Amino acid sequence: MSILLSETHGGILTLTMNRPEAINAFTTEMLQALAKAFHKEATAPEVRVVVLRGAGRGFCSGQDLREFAGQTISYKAHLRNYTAVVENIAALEKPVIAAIHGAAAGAGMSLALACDLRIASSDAIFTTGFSKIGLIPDAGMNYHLPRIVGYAKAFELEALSPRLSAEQALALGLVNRVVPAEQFTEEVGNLAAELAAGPTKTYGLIKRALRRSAGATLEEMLEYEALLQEVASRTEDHKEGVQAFYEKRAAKFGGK
Ligand code: T3D
Repeated sequence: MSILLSETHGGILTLTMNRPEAINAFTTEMLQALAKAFHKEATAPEVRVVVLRGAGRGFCSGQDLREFAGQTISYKAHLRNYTAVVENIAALEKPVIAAIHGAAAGAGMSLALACDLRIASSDAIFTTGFSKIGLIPDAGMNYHLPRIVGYAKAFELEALSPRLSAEQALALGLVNRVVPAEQFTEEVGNLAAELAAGPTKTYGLIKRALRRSAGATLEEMLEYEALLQEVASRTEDHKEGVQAFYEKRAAKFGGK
């Protein structure tokens, strides 16, 4: 059985991390498969949204703590495997949804934070985990977490590593929505379908703008927005959106 399952249906690419016996802990093989999937499969024109989920009882427990047991490894070299996944998600001009049930721990939580949207099952738990084993958070957590919760909360979550429930994660803005466990699959499908029927190129441009804003001044952003709006204004979806408005009907976006 493959370590990463992938399936495309109705414009939705679902990537399922598949090591349920270790709550989908990352091995080098899985990280490389993820980086490739976000670079190749996800960029196919028929894909309009990506859902990242875990098989079995959780989302992902972070780095497999058994992979390098007893070995001295170069963390700098190994972390390039994480960097590739995080960079490929950021560069993908389509929405990526992390669908989280059960545990999202360590770099599993980092990866969830690297996605554009997070939908959590009511049974989800979040823990940064790294400090419990004497490591600092990686895989982009130090970039994404303070931007979501602010420095003081990020420090608390990273240093003390509490286990947060789905509701606590929602209150902190770590997840976009929490749905009852029994409706989780259906609600993930609904959200993915809504995005898959949307103006895909616009979503990609929104993603570019928001990512750029993290390190830009207001003046730079105003200029960048104007540049991106030129691109958005030339899409078929913009024409269709305006036409639908005139005709008082729902727009039918083709993602072009
Ligand atoms: O090292 C580097 O390359 C640098 C990069 C580091 C990135 C990181 O992600 S560091 C952080 C690594 N992750 C952790 O420290 C989390 C460890 N796991 C846990 O804290 C807990 O397992 C969970 C909170 C995720 C879930 O708790 P619970 O009680 O629901 O499950 P469990 O019973 O602890 O785990 C179930 C099984 O999964 C168990 O296996 P067993 O005993 O049934 O054979 C457990 O050993 C295994 N498992 C869980 N996490 C990992 C793991 N196996 C390998 N690696 C794991 N990270």
